[in-house]
Order: sequence, then structure tokens, then C-alpha cells
Amino acid sequence: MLEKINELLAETNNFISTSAEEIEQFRVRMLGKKGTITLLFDEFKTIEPALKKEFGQKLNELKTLAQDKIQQMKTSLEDSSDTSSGLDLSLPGESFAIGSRHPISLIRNEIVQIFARLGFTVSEGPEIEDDWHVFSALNFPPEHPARDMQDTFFIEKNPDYLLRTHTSSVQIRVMEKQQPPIRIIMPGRVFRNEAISARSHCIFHQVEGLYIAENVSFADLKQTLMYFAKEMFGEKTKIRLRPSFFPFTEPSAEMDISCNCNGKGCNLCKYTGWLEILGCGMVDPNVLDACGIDSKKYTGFAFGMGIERIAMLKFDIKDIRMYFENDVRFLNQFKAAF
Ligand code: 2NM
Repeated sequence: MLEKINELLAETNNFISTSAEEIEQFRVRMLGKKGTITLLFDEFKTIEPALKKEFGQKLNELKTLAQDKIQQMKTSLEDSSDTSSGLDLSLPGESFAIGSRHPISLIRNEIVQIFARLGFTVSEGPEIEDDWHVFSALNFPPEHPARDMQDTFFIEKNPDYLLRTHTSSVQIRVMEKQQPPIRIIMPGRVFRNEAISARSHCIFHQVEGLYIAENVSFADLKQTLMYFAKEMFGEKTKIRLRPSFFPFTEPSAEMDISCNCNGKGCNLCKYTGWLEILGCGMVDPNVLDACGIDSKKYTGFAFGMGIERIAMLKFDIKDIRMYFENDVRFLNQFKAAF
């Protein structure tokens, strides 16, 4: 019997479990009505008196150990599922706030991707420019009003330099360095000395495009821009070209896209059914010649659009100043548009 008790002591000492069911099974097996320890107590009654003291002590030791062990297992089981202790490794991790892309960046990237599918690559250039790259090479006459202080920011310490008023200056730099075929787009910041209002700002963003090769025609320009309009604003979008004037293109046009009101007329399109989104034209031969490209051999088209305006139409933004205020209530709204 002593041997049996020693075996049970060892078994009880080694018992370990994290399952409530297993702990209960152990309790019934040891201390239940017909449990091993309970039966040993019955056997104990029949033992000869001389041995009772020693056996009694051992048996009590076993019973106490078993009871303690079961209690201990139950307690640690409750603790591990108790979140009030502050540590529950089964909980999901804490999420943290991430930022969102600026709507100007979103639209810029979208425009770049659309033209990338047509083989256009991105070129960039300086924001501080000289008269040649911003005006003279682009066929601006000497007395053109854009050259005026009223319209353009000149660098005070050295008025030979100015902040570019369009990204066409980058195209001049590319054409000066590289012979056709040229197929590039230029996204970038531009600066104009204008009063800040809901519709205009002294800093804004443009994407201009340029394609020069042999036999490039106005039809190529129209197809390219129609593809862009449908990719940007949806398959149902229609385009319309109206004659216009720019010093650097001839002929020149302005492009409208059909308004979502379907021509019924709404406040956005001022009841015309059309929204102006960009300017374009065939590159003036004078511009090609100024850059060392043979205008008898090559022709090309160019276009330019304001990113703020495109984003205003896409996201229904009513005031251009929102882009530059960095109000998180505005910026957070573009989280989903990643
Ligand atoms: C526009 C509209 C029309 C344009 C022209 C050129 C260059 F360098 F090839 F002459 N670059 N961008 C252009 C043409 C820009 O923006 C409204």
C-alpha cells in the first residue's frame, strides 16, 4: 500500500494541464466517490493498528497534495483567460493610423500611368528658369503680357531668373538635348503672380505632354486625348475641341469633356453640358527650330492641363485653396482612394 501511495504522489506531482476537462477528469479519478485516493481511505480502515500512524500521514499528504494541485491548475486556467490582468496574448495587435496620399499626387500618378500605357515617359526640370526656356524658345513675342511682373514671379536679386509659369520649359530642355522621336510628359509645380481665390492660386500643378516624330498629325493628338479622357473620366466620356490660341502651338485648341449631367445642364458646367480640362495644339515650327529640330522633317503635338482642376472635377472639390491648407479633415477623405 505504501508503494501505491508513493506512486500516486509522484503522479500527482507531475500532473499538469491547461484543459478544464482534463483537470476535472483527474479530480474524479483521484478524489471522486470511487476515486483512487478515496478507495485507499476505505482500505486504510482495515489496516493493522501498528501501521496506521505512518500510513495515515502518507495518505493525508497525498490527499492534500491532490487537492492543492487541482486548485492550482484551476486558478492558472482562470488567470490565462482573464483580460483584467492587462495581458492577453490572444488579442489582435493594436492598429496605428497611417496617412493618405494628397489628392494632387493621386491624380498626378493616375495621369502618368494613363500616358505610360501610350509609351510616354516622365521628364522633370528646374522650377527656377530663365527667359529663354519659359518664353523666348516657346515663341512668346518680346512684348507678351506673360513676361510682365504682373504675371510672372522674377527672382528679385537677379531678374534674369524667374519661377516657371508652365512646365513647357522642361520640353524645351528635352528637345534641345534629344532628336525625335520624343514622347514625354512633364508633371510639376508652376507659379503665376495671381490673386488667390477659390478658383486660382499662385502655385499650382501641371502635366504637359509632347510627342514629336515624322508625320504626327492633329488626328493623333485627338485620339491620344480622347483615350486619356475616357481612361480618366470613364468610357462614356465625350470630348470636344474648340479653336484657341497659344504662342507655342499652331493650330491650338481647348478640350472640353462632357459633363455628368449629360447635357441637361447643371451648376458645374454652367448649363453648357461641357467642362474645359486642357489646352493643346500642333507644336509651332518656330519652337522646333529654336530647339534645333528640323521642322521640315518633324511635326508634333503638345498639351497641358492643370492637376488641381482635374482633381476638383474627379473629387468634387469646390475650392482650390483646400489643396494647400493641409487640413487633415480634408486630407483624410482620400484614404480610400489609395
Ligand atoms: C499647353 C497647351 C498647348 C505646350 C507646348 C509645348 C511645347 F514645348 F512643345 F511647345 N509644351 N506644352 C502646350 C500646348 C501647353 O498648356 C495649356
